[in-house]
Amino acid sequence: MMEESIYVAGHRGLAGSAVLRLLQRMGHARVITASRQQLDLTVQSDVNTFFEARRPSQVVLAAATVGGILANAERPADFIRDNLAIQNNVIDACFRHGVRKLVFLGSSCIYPKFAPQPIPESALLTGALEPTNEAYAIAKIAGIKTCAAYNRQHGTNYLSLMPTNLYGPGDNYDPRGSHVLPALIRRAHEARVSGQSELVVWGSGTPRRELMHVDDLASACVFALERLNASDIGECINVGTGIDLTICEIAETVMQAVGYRGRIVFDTSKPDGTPRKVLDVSALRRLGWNARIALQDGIPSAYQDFLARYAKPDTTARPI
Ligand code: GFB
Repeated sequence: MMEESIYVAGHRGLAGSAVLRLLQRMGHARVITASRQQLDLTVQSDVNTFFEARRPSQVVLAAATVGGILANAERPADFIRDNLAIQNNVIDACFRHGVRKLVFLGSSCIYPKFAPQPIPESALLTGALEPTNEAYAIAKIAGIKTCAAYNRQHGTNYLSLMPTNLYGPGDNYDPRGSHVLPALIRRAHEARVSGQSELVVWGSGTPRRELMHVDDLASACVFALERLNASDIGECINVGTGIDLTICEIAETVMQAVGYRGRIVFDTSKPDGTPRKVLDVSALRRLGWNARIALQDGIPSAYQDFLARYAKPDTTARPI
């Protein structure tokens, strides 16, 4: 890669930390980061001052307020306010300060609840959204449209990547706020070490989810920085594995990785969310990128991350 200065916004989150790890592994010497204490991305003047001082030539916008189905359902105002503010400020700062390429990260929940499966990029704005994450999805759709509008009006090179559900090192294991995979890893681990006979799984277990290791997303981001231009893609491009499983099957895979042999019980007071959202990943494949990390390999390594960060061997996980 040409030695660009790359600002990774959100480098402490799941996606941003994976991008940072990969750039560091590649020996990239000019990576720019700023902690939340150093830079509040919701404050426009601070974002402009930062860009003026650091002058990145490329930006990966991985900073966002994110969470699982319950966090989205309970805090829609936080999700729409924070994400609109962060992306507006960063995208406009990219334009004002001459950033050559921006990679904006969205989410597969931007597509209609009952989109055709696998979901092609053309399904955007063709139907009503899933209510549990509508606020977050509206913000991300606004981000796609903002990038597209700057490209159209100003000839910029801003790319919107839409990753499927992510997991991996640096995930959030908070029982109420997290996504399904880290939640089940933690709960299965705690059930095993405390000898519980049942594992609680939210909802009916029938929704299907496509899970991608975050190191694959990082590789797609670097691929986009190095090889893609906005003119190669439409307004957004899907990043996923193209493979999904039921929540029940995901729970069984987690139980196997954790070595827990109890019985699954379903808590149907919790929402199911979208029945299915597997991405059509053919467009990015045609451009030369593929996901590589199989779930059977990724889940055990995610469990090792959980153990290293939150649990002493053979004791219950510490409160997070
Ligand atoms: O991963 P998750 O929270 O988010 O939930 P979404 C996926 C499915 O797993 C739902 C079930 O059907 C949940 O009911 N599930 C089972 C659980 N047990 C659990 C558990 O213990 N915790 C959680 N969290 N789920 C999010 C969106 O949707 O996906 C965001 O809310 C974002 O906006 C993100 O797009 C990628 O896949 O339903």
